[in-house]
Amino acid sequence: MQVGFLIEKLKELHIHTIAGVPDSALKPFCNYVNTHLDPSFCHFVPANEGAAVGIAIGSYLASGNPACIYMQNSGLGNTVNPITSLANEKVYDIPMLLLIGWRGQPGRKDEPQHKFMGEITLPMLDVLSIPYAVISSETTKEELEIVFRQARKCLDGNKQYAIVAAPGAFEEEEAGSYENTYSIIREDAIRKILGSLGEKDIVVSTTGKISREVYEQSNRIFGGHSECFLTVGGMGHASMIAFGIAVENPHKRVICIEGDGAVLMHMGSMAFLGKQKPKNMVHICLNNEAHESVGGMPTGAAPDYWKNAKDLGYEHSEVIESYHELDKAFPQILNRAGLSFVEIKVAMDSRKDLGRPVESAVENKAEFMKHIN
Ligand SMILES: Cc1ncc(C[n+]2csc(CCOP(=O)(O)OP(=O)(O)O)c2C)c(N)n1
Repeated sequence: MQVGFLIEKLKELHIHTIAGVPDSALKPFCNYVNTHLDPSFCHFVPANEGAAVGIAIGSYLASGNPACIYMQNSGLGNTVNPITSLANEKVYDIPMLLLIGWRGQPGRKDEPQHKFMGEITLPMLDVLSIPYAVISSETTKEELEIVFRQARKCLDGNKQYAIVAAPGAFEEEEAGSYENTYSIIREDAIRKILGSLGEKDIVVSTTGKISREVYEQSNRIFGGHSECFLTVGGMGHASMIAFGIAVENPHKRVICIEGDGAVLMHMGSMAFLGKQKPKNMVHICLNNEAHESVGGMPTGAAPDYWKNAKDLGYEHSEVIESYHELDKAFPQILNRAGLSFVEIKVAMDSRKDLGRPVESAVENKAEFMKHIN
């Protein structure tokens, strides 16, 4: 389907608010709404998919019109609470259109973190009482017309409706230019951090390309990656995983490496850490102001993460913007006591030939647990 066609259909459905978290299966849609969306629409990239449901509810309450929320199917998990406890017909009965990128579709090869969610995406919609249609590159225009007729019927009846898009369902759209003004390449920062690790140090890295870069750089530097836990799914939860490890291992240092999109997704964790003050934890945010791993859509907020960390109670906090500062700061940062936060401003860049873990997730878990124990 051409994204322009979908946008016309959204207008017919009286939708003028679009909110979501980007996904690689929805890349053409994300590129379109970010670069040439008709100004009659409002578009937001909130912190997480549950927040997008919040926007849809508020927008409907104020305008009487449904909103469209978009997400990767892993984000469906984040929407379950506001959908079940607010939007469902047994509560406020609020219509909205969900556009869901289907990773891990059965029969299609995908990464381990998408497998189970891929299998339960449609059953989950059934459980949520949300009617849906699956679209793919094979879906014809006539079939799409039927899909939007069904959508209209549901939305008019105050029901939610989901369009589940298999990768390739949308025709390619011009990517526009996703860039920022920062010079440090994210993978260089990761190389510097890993190169500064002590023997007993533990790394917990976030969802997306950061974990893939951590994996590759660790293999290059140490000939293995047993010190790293790759948070391949559960975006936004790496810092709490790191915290759980840090509490159990007070004599080891735990370095959590996240992207700004992941930090934002569950930013309350920073407030929690600021109060708990694990002495052996360093929290690093590689900030490119975007969701680079899934195409480059800018995040919907641009705080000074390092200043927030300070306000929230982290004992040390700083920002790094140049290679000179990066070289000066590491490995010293890793050698001080007390909860630290480091924001590193990074460019919108990654290698085209970046690999993925070759071992299974369970194998990597076993290696990691052997390393820390
Ligand atoms: C709950 C959830 N929503 C969306 C995704 C899709 N996703 C994977 S990586 C990523 C972007 C991560 O952005 P950021 O943390 O800023 O790191 P960057 O890729 O920019 O380095 C997104 C949105 C996901 N895996 N899980």
